[in-house]
Amino acid sequence: MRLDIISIFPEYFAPLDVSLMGKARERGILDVRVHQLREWAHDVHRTVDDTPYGGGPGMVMKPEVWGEALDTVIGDGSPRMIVPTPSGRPFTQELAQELAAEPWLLFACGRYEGIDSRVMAEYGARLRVDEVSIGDYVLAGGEVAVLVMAEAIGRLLPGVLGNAHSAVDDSFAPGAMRNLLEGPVYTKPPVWRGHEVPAVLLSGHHGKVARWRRDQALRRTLANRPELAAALDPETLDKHDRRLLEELAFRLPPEDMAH
Ligand code: 6GU
Repeated sequence: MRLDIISIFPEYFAPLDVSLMGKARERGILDVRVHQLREWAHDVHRTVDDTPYGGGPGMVMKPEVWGEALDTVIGDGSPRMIVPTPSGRPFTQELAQELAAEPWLLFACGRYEGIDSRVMAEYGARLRVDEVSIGDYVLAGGEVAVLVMAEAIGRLLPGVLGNAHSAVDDSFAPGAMRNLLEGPVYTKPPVWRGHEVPAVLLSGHHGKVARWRRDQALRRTLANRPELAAALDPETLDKHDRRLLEELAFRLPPEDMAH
């Protein structure tokens, strides 16, 4: 996968040289190219922003600079373009999977109040352009959001994770544990500062371990993400699940009358 990033702070992307993303680049799975937007500014101050039409606080990134930068980086190609912004569609595991299947992604990082909207209109007529938010909070710019998205996408690329199956039972991956958070994990020693590892995990009884893990996943989902619990499909719950949820006084949505 080729990944281009345009930003006025290319230094933000140093973490892409290390760990999992660094390995993916060494292995040739990922080709990351970071570009300084100011290279395409022509005035002595290399200005990239201006005051907003209609008034209001902050500054808006100028369309001409972005247009020249994007034309150069895109050339005759057609990357999928992502514009990080708190006003975008949510970045989810599903979107990460969709983007991991693309051969070429281009991230256009805005600072200040954002990029002049005509830039998205112009390139949206030629490329698939998505404005994307990583959550309901406001960052100072899109750079950190791009790091988040790049890592979520990068770990899904074939050959990036050591164990080929490491990504399959993630909390938000499709499958049996879909929409359940993962439960707690333990390693040696069996007692640490008086805290014991739950005995079932030492029992060697695979069926009991699986049941215990599922109970923990349900408890954690109810406690931390009640809206995910409310969206659980009753059809995916067995009688143990139902009994646990009842114990925890959790009201399941009514069964579909068609079944
Ligand atoms: Cl993608 N950008 C900024 N600036 N803030 C955000 C965000 C993105 N996602 C959540 N907050």
